[in-house]
Amino acid sequence: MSQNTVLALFLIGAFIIAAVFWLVWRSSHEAAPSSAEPLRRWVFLGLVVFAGIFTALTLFRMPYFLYADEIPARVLHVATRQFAFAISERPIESDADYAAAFAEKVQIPVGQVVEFRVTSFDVNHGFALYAPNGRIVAQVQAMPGYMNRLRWRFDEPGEYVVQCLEYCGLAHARMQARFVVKGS
Ligand SMILES: [Cu+2]
Repeated sequence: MSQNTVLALFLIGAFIIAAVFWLVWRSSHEAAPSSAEPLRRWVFLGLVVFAGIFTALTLFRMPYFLYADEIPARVLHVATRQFAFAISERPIESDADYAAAFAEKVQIPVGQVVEFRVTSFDVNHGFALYAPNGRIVAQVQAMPGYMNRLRWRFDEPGEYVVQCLEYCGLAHARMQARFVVKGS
């Protein structure tokens, strides 16, 4: 965010706060107790304007696709099916691919950008990556008929756990996979 944007945001925020203080001060100095309706309207309008400007300035900066300008060091294909993940270095397009991928143990290099290409063979699932310390580091949706890309750079070696984050049926909570991130 540029310095000018920050200044503009600050001035807008300061103006809204000053306006609210002034309205409160004015209403508290009125002789007869008046209804709070006009103040409420102003506060509401102020919030709408503030939220609108804030959304316009920040929405497009959300990290929907990280490392977009980098060429990933490795591409991993992910297919989900109730209630498991298959992860492979080769595309997973058929049941046979899925079965082969399911037995595969992928290794991911530490400190390099890798790309996951994630799809689902049945319903919507989540593909959430948990670091060895249990902290979630990245996630993307696994959707039937779509291939969603997730790029991530693993800075910490160790065993990562993949967990479904989208309720997908009775065994959803047990839907897990594991892979190892190794230093070179
Ligand atoms: Cu699930």
